[in-house]
Formats: sequence, C-alpha cells, structure tokens
Amino acid sequence: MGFAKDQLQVLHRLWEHMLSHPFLLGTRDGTLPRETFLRWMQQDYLFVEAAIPFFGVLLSKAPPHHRRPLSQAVEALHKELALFEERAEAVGASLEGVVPTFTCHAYIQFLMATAYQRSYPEAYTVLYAAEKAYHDSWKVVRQGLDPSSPWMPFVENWAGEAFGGYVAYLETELDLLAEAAGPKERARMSELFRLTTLYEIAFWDMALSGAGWPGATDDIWQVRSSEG
Ligand code: MP5
Repeated sequence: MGFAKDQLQVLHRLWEHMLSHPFLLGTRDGTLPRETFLRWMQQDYLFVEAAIPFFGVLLSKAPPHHRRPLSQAVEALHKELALFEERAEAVGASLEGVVPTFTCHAYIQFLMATAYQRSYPEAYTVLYAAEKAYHDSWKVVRQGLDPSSPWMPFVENWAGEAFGGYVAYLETELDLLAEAAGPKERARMSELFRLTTLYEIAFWDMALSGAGWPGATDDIWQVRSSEG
C-alpha cells in the first residue's frame, strides 16, 4: 500500500469523524442555517487566497516535473476565488472586509510555516491531505444535496471528476516522495498528515460554531484598522 492510503488507514477514525461533521451533514440535508454556510464561505475565501502564496513557496522547492501541475493548481485557485465571488453575489452576501477567525488564521500560518520551514515532501503531504479532505468532504455533501441548492457549484468544484483526478495525481506523487524519503522524514510527513486532518475538522467546527477568537467577543475581534 502507498503512503497516502496507509495514512488514511491509520487516521481512519479521525477521517470518518471529519466526514460525519454536522456542518457537512447539515449542508447535505439542507438543514444548515444560511448564515452558517456564509460564514464558511467568507472564511474559506480567505483560506483559498492564502493558498496561492503557499503554492508559490512549494513551487520554489518543487522538482521540475512538478512545476507545471502546481502552476495549473494556482490557476485553478484563481478560478475558485471567482466562484466564491460569483456565489456570494448570487446570494447577496459579501466577502469584503472579512477578518480571519482564530482557526482560519492558525491553519493559514500552519500552511505557510510548513511550506517555508519543511522539506518539499513534508509540505506536499499537507497539500495532499487538505485537497483529499475537501474532495471527500464535498462528496459527502453531494450525496443528497438538493440539485437546485445555491451551494451546488461548490460540490461540483471539489467533488467533481476534474478535482478527483487532481487528487489522484497528488496521491501518486506523494507516494513516490514518501518512497524516496527516509524513515525520519516519513514520520514527519505522517505527523503533518494528522495535523492537517485536525485543522480540517477544526475548520468545519469553526464554521458551524461561529467561534471567532478565544477570549474576545465578536464586536472586538472583527474590528480592524481601515489600513489593514
Ligand atoms: C481546501 C479549502 C481545499 N478550500 N479549504 C480548506 C479549509 N481546506 C482545503 O483547497 P483548494 O485549494 O481550495 O482546493
């Protein structure tokens, strides 16, 4: 078995916990309040924006044969941002002036820290785990979401065939990177896989609960300077 499948097996309880998150089931069943979904949209828009520099740092460390696929993924992220903007407009919501919650901020810092400080195979593990998490999560939503739901384009984006093909490609490449890595590096990759899964769960949880910043009320943490 390759590294990726092996990790998914080791983490299966955590992974299943993620896939049965009330945010996903509520979106699928149409019972999730609209404000809750909008909160996810606003925070994930910030996450996708931040994923672009994450890919930029990955690119600087990537072997030449990974450069084109990573560049294409950056292009896909720009399309994704446009999808968020289009959906926000369609439902009369705004993505402007949103401040990251603690969880969103922490996850973005984690992405950037791994990209800058860790080896390419380690950072690639985070990339794979995050993309695989979204593919699997949105496949859960697809099983039962009303086809006329305004959230359907998100399902099509991450649960669709094109994204599935991209995740399968990442898996093959991750397995090769892990094969070439020594046991210590593989152990670090494994730990990053676990941490990324935990961040994914935390992100759904933040969207569902509306948790902002520990110790600060919404009226305080959401205010930022107009120059920010
Ligand atoms: C992804 C995402 C998928 N948009 N948000 C989170 C919290 N995790 C994973 O990444 P991408 O780059 O949008 O495909």
